[in-house]
Amino acid sequence: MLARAPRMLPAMRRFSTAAKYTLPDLPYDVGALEPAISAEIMTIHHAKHHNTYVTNLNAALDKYADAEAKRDVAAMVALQGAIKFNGGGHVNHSIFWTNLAPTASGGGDASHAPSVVGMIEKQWGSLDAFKTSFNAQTAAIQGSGWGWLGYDAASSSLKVATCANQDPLSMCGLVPLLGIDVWEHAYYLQYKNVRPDYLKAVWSVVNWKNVEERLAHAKPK
Ligand code: MN3
Repeated sequence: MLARAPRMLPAMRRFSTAAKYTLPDLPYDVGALEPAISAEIMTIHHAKHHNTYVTNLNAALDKYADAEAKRDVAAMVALQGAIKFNGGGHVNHSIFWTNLAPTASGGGDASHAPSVVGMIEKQWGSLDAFKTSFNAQTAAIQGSGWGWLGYDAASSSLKVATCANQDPLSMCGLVPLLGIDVWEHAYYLQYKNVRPDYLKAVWSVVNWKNVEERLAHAKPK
């Protein structure tokens, strides 16, 4: 016979008592990615858009905790869309900010990612061929979404993937190494409708050191 689990106070079962998700600071000044990404875009993108995902994620998790405490599965299921959208938004943007770095701090310099570039050259032939392929697939996303370079543990290889809306790359079974946000809020104030120009420019501020670190963590030890 199984021992009965100690009865927990209702408050202890609530997610709402867990630490709230918070907006991470940008690891550089809002203007530091210019001219690739303007200070105005970075300010609004971080302080407004990302912050809203965090606020709405916490609100959805509070409601989920209430529904769970009431054992209201229908309400729990109904909240999953909000958790997916806002949770994905928080996850994706938290990665995105660290995937970028000012040129003066090594942004755009792929020599900081020897393992990643080695795999890219093996799979795509060259870094330029990879960028061309990544940009073509990411530019073609219909509506809002993200382009990703991910690590596929099953095949020990890299994959380019695109995700709609704020779906996190974990939904594709890949570990995110580099994500590029192609929601219009990420580029429209500067690049208007020309998404391909934004995608060309963004490589000048890619933080390859961060991409390399993510690959090191993703690979089996
Ligand atoms: Mn965004």
